[in-house]
Amino acid sequence: MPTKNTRMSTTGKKATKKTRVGKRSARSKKLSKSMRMFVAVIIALAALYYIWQSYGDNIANSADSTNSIGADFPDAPGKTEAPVAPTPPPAGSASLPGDSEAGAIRIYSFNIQIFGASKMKKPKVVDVLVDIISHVDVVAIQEVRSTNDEPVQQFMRLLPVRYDYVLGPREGRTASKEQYWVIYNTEKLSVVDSATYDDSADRFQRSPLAVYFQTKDRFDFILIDNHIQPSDAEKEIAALPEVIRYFQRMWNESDALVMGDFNADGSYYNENNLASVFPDSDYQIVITNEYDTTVAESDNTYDRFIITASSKEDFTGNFGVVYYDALYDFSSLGIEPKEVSDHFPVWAEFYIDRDTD
Ligand SMILES: [Ca+2]
Ligand SMILES: [Ca+2]
Ligand SMILES: [Ca+2]
Repeated sequence: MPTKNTRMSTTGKKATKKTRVGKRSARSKKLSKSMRMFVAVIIALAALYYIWQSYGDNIANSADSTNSIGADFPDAPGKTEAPVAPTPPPAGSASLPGDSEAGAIRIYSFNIQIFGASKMKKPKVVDVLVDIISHVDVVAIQEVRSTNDEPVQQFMRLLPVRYDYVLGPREGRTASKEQYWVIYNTEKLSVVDSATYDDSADRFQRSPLAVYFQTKDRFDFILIDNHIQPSDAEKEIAALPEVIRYFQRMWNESDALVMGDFNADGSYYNENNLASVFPDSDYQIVITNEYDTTVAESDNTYDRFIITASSKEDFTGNFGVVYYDALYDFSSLGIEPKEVSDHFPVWAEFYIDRDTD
């Protein structure tokens, strides 16, 4: 956290002033009276100017504070706990998780719940989303629901220019379609290729989207974004290892990071089965069963981040859940955390210089 203690202590000497006392003539008295009048007028003008200036500053400050809702992101490993206390929005930019470790990137997954024109019409919700995403190196988003790309393009225009994105096709068996949306920092990574899983057997409600990334250093990897259908979680999750192998073959790359809203908990899925689909010998489940990824009171690990064995050398061991309900002062924003989403983002961090495959 940036220290705000910029106030300097003023110690030391008081300037000593000596007044010369002497005789004054009538003329000099008269002069000094008009001098005093002149000084008084100057002081009054200066006071007026000062009041006017500080009024202007206040206006400017209040305008600033509505724009900068910058949360103080955790720059230490996130782990289970939310940051200790809700912090009031600082004036400048928050500490960037992506910059906390030199030579590393942080990758997030976020179900932003029905993203489209209606969400874009809630400016405070958009402010929070823009602030969260302005801190990431990569974010795999689920649940873009819009018949056109305008909300996505509108949102991208609000992000710093360093961000670009990959938007998947509209997926879904019914009229309700969803798109996967992967936003990334072009100063840290580039897209080699991207593709949707060829789901000719119709295993998935929304066929996973993969993006093959190259960082500025050695680390290259496949990101696989998915939103598992709750009612079909058992079957869809069981099919994910085949999806991983499909993309590994496609790009001859073994590092695969699989993330998204797996709906892998609660009434949809027995979370204890996940370890048999993704055994320790071949995978590491980064977001394990004890993490709560839902904004609601319920305690469920719907959102997951799983990596292949070859990516373990690249994983820094830092990961977490972004409990944004504690990062922003929602009452002063006049919105509720659940208006942002019903999910919290999950993330994991990777070295960019250790990759051997
Ligand atoms: Ca690699
Ligand atoms: Ca919860
Ligand atoms: Ca690797």
